[in-house]
Amino acid sequence: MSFVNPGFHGRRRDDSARIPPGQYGTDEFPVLSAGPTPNVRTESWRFTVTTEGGVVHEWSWADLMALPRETPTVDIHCVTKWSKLDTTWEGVSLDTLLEDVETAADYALVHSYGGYTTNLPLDDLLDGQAWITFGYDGEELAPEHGGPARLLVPHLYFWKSAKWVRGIELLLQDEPGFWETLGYHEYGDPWREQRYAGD
Ligand SMILES: Nc1nc2c(c(=O)[nH]1)N[C@H]1C(S)=C(S)[C@@H](COP(=O)(O)O)O[C@H]1N2
Ligand SMILES: [Mo]
Repeated sequence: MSFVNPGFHGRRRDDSARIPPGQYGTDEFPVLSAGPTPNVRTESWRFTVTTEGGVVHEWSWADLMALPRETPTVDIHCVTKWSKLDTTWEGVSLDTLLEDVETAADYALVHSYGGYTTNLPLDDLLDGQAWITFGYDGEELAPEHGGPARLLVPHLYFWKSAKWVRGIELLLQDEPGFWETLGYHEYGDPWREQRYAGD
């Protein structure tokens, strides 16, 4: 006779299988910013997508709020080795924002208020993989975590999830962002432990 609770053990096994190599799980939500938290007011907030041909698509905060929302629950992985499972967000899918954008670009350079940048292939922003988020854990996204709005790309290391997002530049050729210029991996897949250039 066994008193083992299969649900409990199944869940624990599951959780460790969800932590990528070299990472540890945490219930904390550390703040990692390369500079001070910019004061971004929703009244003046704009989000732009600029194509390789220089066409600018622009959304105000009201425009963003009028779009269909999603509430993804995802695991996030920081290159400083913490992973946080089942984080809950509210935001607008990049599929929605890029729907009417005509482009032949393969790359995206994401820009933030405050000057931070990060690059990734355009494909990694599509097909339900990325959101512009403004809610976290049922609340407004806090300024230190990127409020009023940040990019969320959970399948890549969390430095790709630009806080205080301001726009996306679509490019025919890849351009490194802030951390990528400083030696971090150009792609950053946590499951392949792509922390630094050459990994
Ligand atoms: N604008 C901006 N976005 C940023 C950063 C930053 O310094 N500035 N840091 C990145 C890094 S390295 C990580 S791990 C996450 C941290 O997000 P958090 O502070 O909400 O945990 O934001 C990423 N996005
Ligand atoms: Mo990070």
